[in-house]
Amino acid sequence: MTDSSKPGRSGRGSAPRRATRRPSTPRKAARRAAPKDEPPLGADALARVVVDKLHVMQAAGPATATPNDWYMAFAYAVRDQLLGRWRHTVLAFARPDIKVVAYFSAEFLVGPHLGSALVNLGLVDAARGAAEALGLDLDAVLAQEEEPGLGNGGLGRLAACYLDSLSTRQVPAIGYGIRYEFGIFDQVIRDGWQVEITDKWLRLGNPWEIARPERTFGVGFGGRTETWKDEAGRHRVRWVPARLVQGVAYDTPVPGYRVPHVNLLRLWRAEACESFDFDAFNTGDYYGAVEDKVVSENLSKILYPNDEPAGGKRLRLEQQYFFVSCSLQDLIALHTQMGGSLDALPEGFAVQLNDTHPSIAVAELMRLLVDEHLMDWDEAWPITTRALAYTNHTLLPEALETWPVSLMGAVLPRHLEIIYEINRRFLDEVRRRYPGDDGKTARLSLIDEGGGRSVRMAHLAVVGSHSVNGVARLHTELLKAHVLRDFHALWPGKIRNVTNGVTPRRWMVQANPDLAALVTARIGHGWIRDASALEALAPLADEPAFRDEWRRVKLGSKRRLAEVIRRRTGIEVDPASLFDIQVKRIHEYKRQHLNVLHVVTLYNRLRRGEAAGEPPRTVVFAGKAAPGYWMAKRIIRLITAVADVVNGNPAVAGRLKVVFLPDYNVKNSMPVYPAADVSEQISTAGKEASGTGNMKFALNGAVTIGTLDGANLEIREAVGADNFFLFGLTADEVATMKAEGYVPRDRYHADPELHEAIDQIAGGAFSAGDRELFRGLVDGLLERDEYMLLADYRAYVDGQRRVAEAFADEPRWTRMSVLNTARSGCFSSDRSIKEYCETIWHAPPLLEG
Ligand code: 26Q
Repeated sequence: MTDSSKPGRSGRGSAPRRATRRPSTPRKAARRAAPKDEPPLGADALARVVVDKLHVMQAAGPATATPNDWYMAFAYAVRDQLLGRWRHTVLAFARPDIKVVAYFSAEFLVGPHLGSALVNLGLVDAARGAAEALGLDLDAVLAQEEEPGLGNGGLGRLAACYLDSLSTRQVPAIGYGIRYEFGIFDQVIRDGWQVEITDKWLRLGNPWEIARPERTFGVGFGGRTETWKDEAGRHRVRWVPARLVQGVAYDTPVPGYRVPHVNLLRLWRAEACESFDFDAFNTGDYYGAVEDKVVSENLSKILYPNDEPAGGKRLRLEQQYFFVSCSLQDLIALHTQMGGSLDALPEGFAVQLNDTHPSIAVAELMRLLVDEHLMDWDEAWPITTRALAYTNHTLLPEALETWPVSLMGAVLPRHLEIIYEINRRFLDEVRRRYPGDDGKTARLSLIDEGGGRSVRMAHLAVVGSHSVNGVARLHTELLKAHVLRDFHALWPGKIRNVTNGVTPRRWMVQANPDLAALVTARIGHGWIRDASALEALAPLADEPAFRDEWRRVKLGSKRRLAEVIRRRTGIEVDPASLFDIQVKRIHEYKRQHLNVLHVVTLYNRLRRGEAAGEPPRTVVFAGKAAPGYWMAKRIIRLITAVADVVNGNPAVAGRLKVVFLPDYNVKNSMPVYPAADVSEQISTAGKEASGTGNMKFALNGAVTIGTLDGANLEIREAVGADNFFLFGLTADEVATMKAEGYVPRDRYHADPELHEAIDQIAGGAFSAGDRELFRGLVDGLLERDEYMLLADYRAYVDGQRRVAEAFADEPRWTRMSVLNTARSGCFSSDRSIKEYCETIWHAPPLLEG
C-alpha cells in the first residue's frame, strides 16, 4: 500500500492516541510537512502541462485531440496541482491529537469537479488564459465534464457542500460512500413525458479518482451465527457468512478554497472476493465463479431513486451494509495502525450518519468491537455511541426507513441478534423509567411489532448515537414534538438543530461569477470564506448606482438562462420578464402542481384582459420524478401540457411563458439560480425538512414566495418579512384543518378561479380534449388533497399578485434582491460545519503552515 492510501496514520505506527476530549481550538499543523510555497501556475505554464497531459494520459496531440481529450488533459493538469497538498493533509491526519470527521452518506452529489477545483485553487484566470493560448474556450472545456450523479437531490448535495466546507475550514475529514457505476438517471422529455436514460458517467473515464486496489475489505452476507468460548471461558459469537464481497477504495481529493488543505472522498466499489472465485474455479465451476463476480459487483452498480417505500429492497439493504462495513473497517485500521487503542476511537473519529441509510453502523461497530476485537459489550457500547451521531432529514412517516425482520435476519443474521440485544437493554431502561407503560415501550422499541415485524432504523440510529440533529429549526422542533417525541422526553438535550447550508464557492463564485465580482468590488473578497460579511452590502441596497449595477448583472444572468432555455427546449423567453423558478425533485408535497394552478389562473386572466399591470412572466420548472412515482410523472406531464398550450397561444404572447427544463442536475442548475427573480418554495407546511435550493436562490438575490416550512422560516427571519412573500397555512393549521375534516371539494366550489382552472385541466383544455390524461391527478385533489393545494390556492394566487406588484416597482424590487443576498450569509455551509464541529464532533480545524 502506498502511503497516500493510508490517510489516517501512515508511517506513524508508534504514536499512541490520547483518550481525552480536547477543546475545539485550532491546531497548528507540523511545519516540516508544509508544502513548498510554489507560485501559482500561470497561463503559459498551465498550457504546457495540459499539452503534456494530452500526450501522456490521452496519447493525443493538439491536432488530433477530441473535446474530451482536452477536458481530460485539463483535469489531469489541475488534479496534479492538488496532489502535493493532498498528501500533506493526509500526513497531518496521522497526528495523535487530530480528530477526523467521517461523514457516512449513501449519496454524494458533488457536481462537476474541474470548475470547483479551478476556483478553489485560484486557477480560473490561468485556465482561461491557457485555453485561449491553445485555441480553446474554457467554458466549452468545462461543459465536457460528465458530472458524477451519485445522489438523488438535497441530501446528497448537502453532503457535497459539507465536504467543501470541511476542507475550506481545514477540518480533517473523510467522506465515505458508494462508487455507483450508474448514478441518478438522465432525464429526457419525450412527447411531454419523462423518459429515464441510464447514467453512464464513467464511460469516458474519471480523471479525479485514484483507485486503491490494495485498500480492500471483505464484507459478509447471509449465513448463520455460532457460539464459542474464548480462553477466559467467556461466551462469544462468530458470524459465518454465506457470501463474501470485497470493497475496493476509490479516492477523490476534495480541496478547500485557497487553503493548503485537501480532504478525501473515499467511495467503495464492490468486487467478487478472489478466494471465493478461486474455490469455485478449483472445483471446476467456472461459470459459478463468474456468476459470483456478477452478483457481487451488482452491489455498487446502481443508485436507488428515492421513490418506493424503503422496506423490502434487499439490494438496497446490502448496499447500505456494504459501504458501512468497509468504512468502519477502514476507520479502525487507520486508527489502530498508528497505535490508537480502540477505546480511544471516539477521540480519533467523529462518525456522522447522513440519515438512516448508514444506520446499520450501530450494529456493525458493535459486531466489530465485540465479535472481531473481542471486547465486552459494556466496553464496546459507550465507544459506539460516543463515536456516532445521526442527522434526520425527513418528517414524512412513509420516508422513515424500516427493514422487515425476516429480511434483516436473512441478510445480516448477526446484526439482527445485536439489534435485539441493544433493544433488550434499551427497553429495560425504558421500563425502569416508565414502569407499566407498555404503550411507551412499544412506541420506543427498535422493533415495530405491527403487521410484519420490522426494524426501525431511525430508532436504532437515535439509541446508538450521542447526538441527533434535525436540519432546520422548524424541522427539529417538529422532530421533538412528533416523530421523536418519546425519545425527546427520555433524553432531553440529545436532539439538537443544525440548520443546513450551501457552499458559496459553488453557488456564487462559480455559478454567478459576475455577481461575485460585483460584490467583491464593493466589499472585498472576505465573504467567500465568511459569508456573514455579505451583510456589508445591505447599505448599498439604498444606493441607486449600485442597484443599477445589480440589475445589470441580474439581466446578464437572465440572458444566459434564456439562451440555455432556447438551446435545450427551443422556447424563446424574454430576459426582461419576471423569472419565476421552481427547481427541485418532483414530489406532491413540494406542490409543483400548485404552481401550475397559478399559471393556469394567470393565463385565464391574461386572456380575459383582467391582468392590467401584470408584468410579463416566465415560469421555469425543472426536476426529476422517481421512475416508480406515478403522480410525480403526471405532474411533469401536466407542466409540459400547460406549457405547450400557453406558449402556443398568441393571445398571451409576450406576457406569459412556461418552460420545463429537462435533466435537472448540478451542472444544469448552475445557470438557473443566478437568473431567478422569484424562488418558489411552496411545500405544504410541515413537510419539507429544510430545503437547500431556497438558500441558493436567496444568496443569488432571488426573492422567495414561500410557506412557513423548512428553512423558509429562517430565511424570512434573516432577510426580513418585507423581503419575502409569505403565504399559506402553518404546520399547526394544516394539522388542525385535517383533524377537523378538510373537504377539498368545498374549496373548489367556493372559488370561481380555482373551479375554472381545475375544470380546464380535467376537461382536456391542455390535453387536446383528452379527459383521461389528468383524471387521476384532479380526482386526487378534489377527493383527498393530501397536500392541501386547494386550501392554500387563494393565498398563493394573492401572494403572486403581491410579487407582481413589487416586481413592477424596479427600485423596490432591486432593493429586496440586494437585501436577500446581503442577509443570507448565515446559510453558508461554512456556518453549518462550524456548528457541527463545535457542538457535535468536537473537531477543531487544523491550521497549516
Ligand atoms: C431510501 C430507501 C430506499 C431508496 C431510497 C431512499 C432514499 C434516498 C434518498 C430516501 C431519501 C433520500 C433523500 C432525501 C433527501 O434528499 N432529503 C432532503 O434532505 C435535504 C438536506 O437535508 C433537505 O433540505 C430536504 O428538505 C430533504 O427533503
